[in-house]
Amino acid sequence: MKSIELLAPGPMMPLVMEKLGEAFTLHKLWEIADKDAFYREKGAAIRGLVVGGHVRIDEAFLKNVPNVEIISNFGVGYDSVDVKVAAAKGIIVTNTPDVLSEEVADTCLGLLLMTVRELPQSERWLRAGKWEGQGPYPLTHTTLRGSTVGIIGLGRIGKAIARRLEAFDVKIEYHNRRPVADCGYAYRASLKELAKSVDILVSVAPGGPETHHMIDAGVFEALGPKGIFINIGRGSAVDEPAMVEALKKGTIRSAGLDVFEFEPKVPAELIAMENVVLLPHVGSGTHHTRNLMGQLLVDNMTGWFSGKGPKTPVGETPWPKA
Ligand code: 8YV
Repeated sequence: MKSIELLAPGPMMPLVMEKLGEAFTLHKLWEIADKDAFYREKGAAIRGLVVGGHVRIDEAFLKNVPNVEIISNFGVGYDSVDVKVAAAKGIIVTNTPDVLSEEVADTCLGLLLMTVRELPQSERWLRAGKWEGQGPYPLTHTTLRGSTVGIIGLGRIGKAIARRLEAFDVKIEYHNRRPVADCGYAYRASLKELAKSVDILVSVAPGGPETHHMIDAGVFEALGPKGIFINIGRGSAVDEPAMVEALKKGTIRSAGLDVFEFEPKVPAELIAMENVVLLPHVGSGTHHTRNLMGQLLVDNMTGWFSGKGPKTPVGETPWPKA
């Protein structure tokens, strides 16, 4: 397969670079100074893209590489790829589902507990010498006891989160575009209905045009002044300025966020707030899980070019062929 040429627009983890570099001819776009000259000379020879969310893969990008057959995405979320344009061109898009669900769910529960019980704030209290100087950290007003958690997006990761929450003996409700079959949790037909009904709202919503800013001022209003918002999905699903306002004005009580709209940029106003817990998008960030994701990306690429077909094509992709 060495004669097959691939292009990585941005750096990927070593496992991916090494394995794809051994099997294929892999070009590293970020190391190429004259990109126009590269496209002129090599653009038409590129048959696969290896992407990880750094660069938007859209009509304009694909013009440079007109013979691409497959876009292999690192991550379950593939919102940086314009899947509609790819599908119209007959290009396969793959992602890395399942292998990260349990890890992301673990992180979500950690973030939720940190936020509800103010654990980072109480740790800061200790480190600042306040325990000895001023006394115990104040009791928290919020608790999981007797509370209801609403999940936006009861997919693979949402279900893994719900399974963990069951052990915490809380009530679970959810919102999806459609009710999930054979599911015992209460379904709320709209986001506002869900927000109104729960104490803690957890978003696992993916990015992309369909979810853009769907968690807006009205949803925060519905969640209310005792409400807690957790986001482990995509930042773009949230109207970030509206969320900042809601936190500032006490429209909601607090938030725990692993994702942001313009990563790695996090609004300075959020960083200055005491009633938020902020993580730098670490949901799947362990060697164990990232290696599984990397291997799945490699398997998708080699599967396609060896004629076996892609292992995990996304829903919008033209596969299997009709
Ligand atoms: C990764 C993710 O952090 O899978 C996703 O969609 O957001 C995370 O698992 C990300 O893909 C790393 O680039």
